[in-house]
Amino acid sequence: MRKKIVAGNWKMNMNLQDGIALAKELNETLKADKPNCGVVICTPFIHLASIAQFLDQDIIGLGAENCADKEKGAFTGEVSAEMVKSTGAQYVILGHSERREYYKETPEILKEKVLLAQKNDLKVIFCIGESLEEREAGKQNEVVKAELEGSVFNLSEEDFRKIVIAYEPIWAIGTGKTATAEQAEEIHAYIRSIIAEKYGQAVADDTTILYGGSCKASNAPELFAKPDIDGGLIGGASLKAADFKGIIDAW
Ligand code: 3PY
Repeated sequence: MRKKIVAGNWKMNMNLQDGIALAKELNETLKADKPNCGVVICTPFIHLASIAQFLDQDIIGLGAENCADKEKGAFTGEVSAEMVKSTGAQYVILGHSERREYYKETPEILKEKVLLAQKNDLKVIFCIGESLEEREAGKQNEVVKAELEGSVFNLSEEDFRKIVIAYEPIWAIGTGKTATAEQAEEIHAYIRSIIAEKYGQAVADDTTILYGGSCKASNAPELFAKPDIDGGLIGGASLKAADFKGIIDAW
């Protein structure tokens, strides 16, 4: 049975003190009331080492939101996969549409990042999703297929099995618009079918596919009730413990 996961993506929010306070609150809350799913928080780099000191990672996994596409060296301002791993983090988000759009991360760059993350034993949450224009042109399937083919379908079956996919329609990110549960299910089922074509049905059945894009406690139950939606990658609603817990409780 594939893993159900609710993962938070804090993005560029929370100074160090506020981030530590939020992680502590979540840690205490989920230790007292154990979740029915995997929970992960992905934070800015600066929080990782401090949070790793106290987070009960049997209950809450810790991850970064990005890592470099180079191993080490003269790349001012970059943080390598090895550095992320050395903080005690276990996960990394790669391919978020904000990184693709604002920082021009191409499929080739992302392919390198995935390889380096896996080389350093980080579990990759790999984001894919179409823009509003692409959806309106009916190209969403083509787009997500190309994103998978460009960066992760080169992996061996063993390595692909370690990847968590997050489908995030760009038009639903930070806009308050959510794909309907039916729209989300339709494309999740499609994603699973192309994974099955590439790696076989057993791998597809075991792959966790998260939905992201304005997912909150009010719409999570309907989304998570769909057979091919295995949880969420949560933006704004992961910044308050009560809101995040509301989504976790949807499982
Ligand atoms: C959102 O929910 O807005 C996200 O982008 C999650 O990654």
